[in-house]
Amino acid sequence: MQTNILNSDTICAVATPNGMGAIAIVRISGLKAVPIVAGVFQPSGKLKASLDIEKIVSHKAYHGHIVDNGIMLDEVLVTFFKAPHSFTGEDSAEISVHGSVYIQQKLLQVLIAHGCRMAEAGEFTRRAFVNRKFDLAQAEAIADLISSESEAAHRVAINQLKGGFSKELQVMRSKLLEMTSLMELELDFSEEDVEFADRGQLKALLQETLEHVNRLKDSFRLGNAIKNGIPVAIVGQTNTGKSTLLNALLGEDRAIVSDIAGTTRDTIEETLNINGILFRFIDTAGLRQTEETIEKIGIERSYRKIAEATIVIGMLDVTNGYESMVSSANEIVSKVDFGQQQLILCINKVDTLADQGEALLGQLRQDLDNDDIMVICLSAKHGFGLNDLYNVLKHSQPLASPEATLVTNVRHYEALLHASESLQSVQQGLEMNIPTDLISQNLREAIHYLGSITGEITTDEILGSIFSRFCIGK
Ligand SMILES: Nc1nc2c(ncn2[C@@H]2O[C@H](COP(=O)(O)OP(=O)(O)OP(=O)(O)O)[C@@H](O)[C@H]2O)c(=O)[nH]1
Ligand SMILES: [Mg+2]
Repeated sequence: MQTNILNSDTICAVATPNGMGAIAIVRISGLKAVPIVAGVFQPSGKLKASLDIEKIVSHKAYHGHIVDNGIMLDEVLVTFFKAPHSFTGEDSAEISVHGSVYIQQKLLQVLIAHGCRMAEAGEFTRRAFVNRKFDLAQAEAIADLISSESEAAHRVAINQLKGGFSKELQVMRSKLLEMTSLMELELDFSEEDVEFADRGQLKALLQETLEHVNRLKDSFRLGNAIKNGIPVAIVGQTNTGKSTLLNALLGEDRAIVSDIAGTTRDTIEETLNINGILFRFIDTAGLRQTEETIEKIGIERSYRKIAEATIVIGMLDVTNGYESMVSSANEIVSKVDFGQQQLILCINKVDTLADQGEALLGQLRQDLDNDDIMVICLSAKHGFGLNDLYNVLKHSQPLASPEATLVTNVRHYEALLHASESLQSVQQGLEMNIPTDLISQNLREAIHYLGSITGEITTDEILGSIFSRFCIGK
């Protein structure tokens, strides 16, 4: 196992959110966690004696007081976790104190005076990883779990934490490793021209692994949408009511609304949780011909946002007349990839009509003649039709089955992308009968990329960049 200099220190940090609360928890982990905490803790009881370190029971909460230099700081509960049965795998303790900021800070000072040092961001989780409590993908799932904002994101993080994804990667990796070692054996016997690795079997294994890697890689679009919110781009010509719709959905005045065409220059993004699914609404600059430099940049961004979105809401302004609505609908339709994206067209400002747009709705549906397009009538300004839109959104997302592995992390996605490319090179190499040593090199590359996800192959730099994104105390 990797020995880490950091691990010889005993670290401490507040594990609960910053600021005042009813209680706060201070975490301590490392070789001296038990004696340090026992040294400042006076258990309740008749004798008021200090704890006998040898007799401390793991996973049991002790009631008592933190006393420093004879002065009582707080009444607390202390739980000890003896190695290896702790989160970090080291001897650890958690002290629950009253949540005053003063008490939290003072307790840290006392612990530091007794030999602890402040933990760095993510250091508890990093130690757990180093002590093989879980792999890197699971450590990252903890960060996702902490930051999950919706039921779906929570479920995906829990699945990853349980280790299903890691297991899939390990199985693929060990099959490839076995194959590589057989191929490399051939190199040792190159004079004799033997084939230890059956080429037919190798091709079949490659195909199977490549499909699996690609399936995981492709799940990123949905996985990322669930984690960061399903991207919904609100697009259309200027003044059609896009910003009004964003504000109506959020229930607040987030974007500037005006009757001046070209009000929104840059994209504005806000998330909203609808029925346990997180959506990320993106208000964009109105589409029109313009020579104005900044507006042009904004419009280019609008097109980019359409391409990145999972759902596109196309706003049509009924006050511009039917012909104009049809041509702008067609422009939006031409930008949507119906294999990957969903389009909802909104006939907006129907409050200006006598019949709330029912007749136009039928006509537009007929003229567009595309069952993949949803069309609804809306008055973003007065809230009419918003419920229809919510309903369409709620049912729009094909949620993955709870067991399906979804890739939600860009680092994992990139590793899978590289692994997929390396495996394709192996496939081509086999077809073209290129020398075994070159093929095995590509295989090794693929194995490396798969291993980098779970942290079987890793560098201090990678670990540093992953764990520094955690908060202190995690
Ligand atoms: N009558 C009516 N007016 C609306 C409705 N929605 C928006 N408007 C008005 O239309 C004008 C333009 O609204 P915005 O929301 O700024 O339009 P936009 O599409 O964001 O415009 P740009 O940012 O310039 O592209 C404002 O005067 C709104 O009050 C609606 O449902 N009914
Ligand atoms: Mg706007």
